[in-house]
Amino acid sequence: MSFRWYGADDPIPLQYIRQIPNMRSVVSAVYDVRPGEVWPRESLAEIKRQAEDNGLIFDIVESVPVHENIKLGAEDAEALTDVYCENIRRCAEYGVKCITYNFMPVFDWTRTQLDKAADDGSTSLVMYKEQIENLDPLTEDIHLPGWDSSYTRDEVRSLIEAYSELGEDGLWTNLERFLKRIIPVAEECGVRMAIHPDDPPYSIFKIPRIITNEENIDRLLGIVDSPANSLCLCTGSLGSAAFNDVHKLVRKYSAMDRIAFMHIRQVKLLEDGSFEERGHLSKNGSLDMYKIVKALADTGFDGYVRPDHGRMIWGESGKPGYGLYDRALGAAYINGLFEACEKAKEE
Ligand code: DNO
Repeated sequence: MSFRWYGADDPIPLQYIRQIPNMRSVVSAVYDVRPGEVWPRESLAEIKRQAEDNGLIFDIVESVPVHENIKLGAEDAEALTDVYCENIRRCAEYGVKCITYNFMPVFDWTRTQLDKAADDGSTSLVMYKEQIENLDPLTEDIHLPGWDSSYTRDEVRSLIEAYSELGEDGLWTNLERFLKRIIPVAEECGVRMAIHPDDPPYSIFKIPRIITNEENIDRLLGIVDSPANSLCLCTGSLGSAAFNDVHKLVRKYSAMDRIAFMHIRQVKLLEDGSFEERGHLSKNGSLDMYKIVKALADTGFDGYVRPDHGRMIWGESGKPGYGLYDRALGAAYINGLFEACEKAKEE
């Protein structure tokens, strides 16, 4: 069980995280270095020290961002991939066993509203179709935690154009080239690379997205057939499209030992394809959490798990999706499901 922590800027102290039942690992990253640059060893050492001072282990990184020029296959893609490999080696030096990343062009996870109020007064993130159709990423500030916010508006404009030209086929070619370089390095240093699915799992702003469904995930895992080339299976991301049957995907890829990291969260799919993030409980959304955890338990999953996005409850304010209280409730619920599923196996 693990918990995402944004380092010194995170209003949630590690001491509180430690108090969540069954908490083991800190999920963090070096946030003050731009993509494409080498992470200073001192920064990694500092995260490790702080985690250990609080009785936790720093063995999961989320994320080492992939520079846009790698995804675009630009002239310096090879040199940037060398830097990426060096970052994998450095993380491993400090005890990291799992590195999360994504291959989403320009925008990471995307929502149209960050504080939609529910009847009980809690708020959560939502993605409403009619809003995204009218959303212009060049004029509105839609920045979310974990995003690279260093691009200027002009850069975003030309990136969008470049990706529209590249298309899905071009993006696959560049992902393939990248994986063939990084996976042998990860294997050598005992790290599992965990690619995060695209969130939502379809094209937005006319930019291609490819880590979206079973067929594409099969293709991705086939590029390098190694446990080092694995998934960060995010239930909420894959679950925000009706074509993904999430608990079946969990069962399949866990049985293949190709899930390094589970992001567990709930979404409620609406009829027009919009979705709302909800509390973790099965009955609150479209995903059956019991079936998801049972699929993991049945297949002997021993990778990492974290409660993903929570609602804002109990007057908390903070990074959208990343407050303490509801994620802690999520962890407690997931712990309960695991205990029940594991014990049922023994009976
Ligand atoms: C959102 C997160 C993502 C994730 C990256 C992984 O809440 O799940 O930002 O960290 O896509 O690279």
